[in-house]
Amino acid sequence: MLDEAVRVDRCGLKVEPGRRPDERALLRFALDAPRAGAAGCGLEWLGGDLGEESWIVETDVRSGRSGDIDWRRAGDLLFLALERTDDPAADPRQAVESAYEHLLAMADEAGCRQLLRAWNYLPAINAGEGDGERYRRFCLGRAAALEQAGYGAGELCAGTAIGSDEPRLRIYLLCAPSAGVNIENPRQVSAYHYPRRYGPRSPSFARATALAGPDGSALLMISGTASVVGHRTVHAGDAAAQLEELIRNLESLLAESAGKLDRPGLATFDETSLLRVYVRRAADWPAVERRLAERWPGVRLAGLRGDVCRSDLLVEIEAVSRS
Ligand code: 3EB
Repeated sequence: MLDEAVRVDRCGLKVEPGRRPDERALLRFALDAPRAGAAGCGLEWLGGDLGEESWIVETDVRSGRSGDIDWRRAGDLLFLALERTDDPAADPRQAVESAYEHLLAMADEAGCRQLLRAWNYLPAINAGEGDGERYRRFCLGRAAALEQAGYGAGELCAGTAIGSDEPRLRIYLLCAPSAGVNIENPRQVSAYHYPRRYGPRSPSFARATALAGPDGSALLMISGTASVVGHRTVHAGDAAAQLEELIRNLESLLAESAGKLDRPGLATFDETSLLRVYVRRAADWPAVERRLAERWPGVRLAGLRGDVCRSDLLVEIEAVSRS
């Protein structure tokens, strides 16, 4: 199945903890503190052993800036980073639609129309009532831009959307000329098929996207995953119970990925796995960290305080793993 996916093996894409030199890194995330030249989430660092993350390649990396979008290119891979001020009291729909319009146009011009991974950070994500909630308005703007650019449900990718406390919109996109392999979670309704009650436009992301890595390996990029079963939030108000449900969701997605990609090694996280953990309440972090270290010894963890995009969700985890 991965044979049809974009072949990044020529680039040798790997995701590793720590900082790598600029010329080797297609992208770096600084998680424990803001750092020049690295992408950031704009979220408070709570702890863990994954302060920085480097997406490294074996080919040359070129970089530049077009308008207010930073780009980095390695072989077939293109990374785009956009950061704009964003008023937490305003409706974000138009700003998000226009940001995505620019990003998608740039990807298209670079010959990299297929989306592989998306990260979205914006302030006050749960502010506003009902369909006026900023996350739902964000989803409208994103969906409108994708539709306008001709993207269908099969062309989405793994994603993250988290609320920050800084008045900035940050969107990061990884793209390429051909697509990765998307994987959905058997325990969850696909987000792009969520029913109307969660907002006028369903969220535009796949549960996971896999790429063909070096030496026949697979690189699995897992979306922000929360305590959602079917389409419903379960265990509202109970962080410990949400974490257990989330672990079951990740186990299910890993098993599905291992099967679909024929990579048995993907069925569990190991020391090659990097997990970014978002908790709504900082006080929940120590117990979450202990439980994850017990369930998956050796994984690298980054704990961040962020608002999950449904107000009743207390914890969300995204991950990168390979086998
Ligand atoms: C969920 O399962 C949790 O809108 O891009 C997770 C990952 C979530 C990405 C997005 C939303 C997004 O629905 C929310």
